[in-house]
Amino acid sequence: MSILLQGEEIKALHRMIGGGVGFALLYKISRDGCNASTFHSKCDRQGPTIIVFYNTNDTVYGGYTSQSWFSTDTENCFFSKLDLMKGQLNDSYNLNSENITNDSVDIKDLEVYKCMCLDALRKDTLNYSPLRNTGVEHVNLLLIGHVGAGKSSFCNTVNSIFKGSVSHQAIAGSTERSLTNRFKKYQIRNGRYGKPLHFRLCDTKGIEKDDGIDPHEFCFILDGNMPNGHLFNSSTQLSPDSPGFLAKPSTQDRMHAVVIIIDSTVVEIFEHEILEKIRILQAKANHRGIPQVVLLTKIDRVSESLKIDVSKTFHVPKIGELVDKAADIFGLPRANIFPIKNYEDEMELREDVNTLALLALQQILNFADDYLANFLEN
Ligand SMILES: Nc1nc2c(ncn2[C@@H]2O[C@H](COP(=O)(O)OP(=O)(O)OP(=O)(O)O)[C@@H](O)[C@H]2O)c(=O)[nH]1
Ligand SMILES: [Mg+2]
Repeated sequence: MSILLQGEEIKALHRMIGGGVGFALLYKISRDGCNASTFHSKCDRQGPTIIVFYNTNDTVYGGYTSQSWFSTDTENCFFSKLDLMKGQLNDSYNLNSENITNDSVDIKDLEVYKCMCLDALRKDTLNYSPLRNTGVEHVNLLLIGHVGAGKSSFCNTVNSIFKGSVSHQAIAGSTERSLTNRFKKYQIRNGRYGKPLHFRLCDTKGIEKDDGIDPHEFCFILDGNMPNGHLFNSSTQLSPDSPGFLAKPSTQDRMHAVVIIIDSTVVEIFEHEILEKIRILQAKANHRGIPQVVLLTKIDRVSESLKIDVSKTFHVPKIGELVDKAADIFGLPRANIFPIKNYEDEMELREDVNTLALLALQQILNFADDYLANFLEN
């Protein structure tokens, strides 16, 4: 069965949901198989989605949800209510209104699409505030990764989106050794003089075979001991005696999510020594229950079709392969891997670039809130 959302259908959905929306196919029974675990591995935490049913009377119908899917209760989740092996919808979902289903609840196929609406993503990010009663006013998102991965560029990309013009606040560029040599917390403002948003992007030095962030120093970052602006220096590492060392960090000072930034063009040939170093840092974050995501940058260099427009990212099979590979090597679910493109040499903002970056950022903020929720409980 062909993919539904083309031409007229897309226009119809735009009319219903609002303009500026892109759709990316996340899950399709006839392509991915019919089981709840596959459904959740592909659809959980993806933000707003559309679900589309095809019935045996050649009728197409569906629904929209602004909430993310979650698989906390597989027994009672929506998918398990669909007895799809027999092609029947469970009556409890009351979808058998003749008007909608054309008198058939027998399903031939089902598709789930991620909705990518720039205005809504921008608004949600502006309105974001961390979970209440945690004493945290803004969450700290720690960016780590190999040299030249695009850590500083991601800070610039997010800054650009909210500043309203391309920003180069963080120094980015291609060098053999890490260009960033300080720990720097970037505050993002709504407009040049607007209020700061409720998250900080914490840029770090690139990981190299013989240099980068030492695991001991990394723990100081995670626990909030490292002062903003600290100069990374392999010969004199941060210690409790160092100037500015925060001896009694609060929940506000800690890191609330770790973002591993990887150049997507090197995922398939990722250097073993660097991977091992990142895995050691991941173990430190795991130990503290800090969530991790991977941002795959430079997708514009992966596929010819993404060079000038990245809005079709989720339709490019190569990107799917790289997401699988990254999930495998960093031991994370697919839902934690986000392909993006940073601003590089552009002079103007682009909707496609902003949308991908904000989709990723939204989910990272969700993960940070999950961490805070666990922190509260413990
Ligand atoms: N084409 C393209 N280039 C990118 C992208 N992201 C980053 N770059 C370029 O890659 C180079 C390295 O980017 P940086 O942001 O400096 O990388 P980094 O991870 O901060 O590197 P270090 O600070 O040196 O560890 C720069 O020339 C960027 O312009 C992207 O998505 N697409
Ligand atoms: Mg940098």
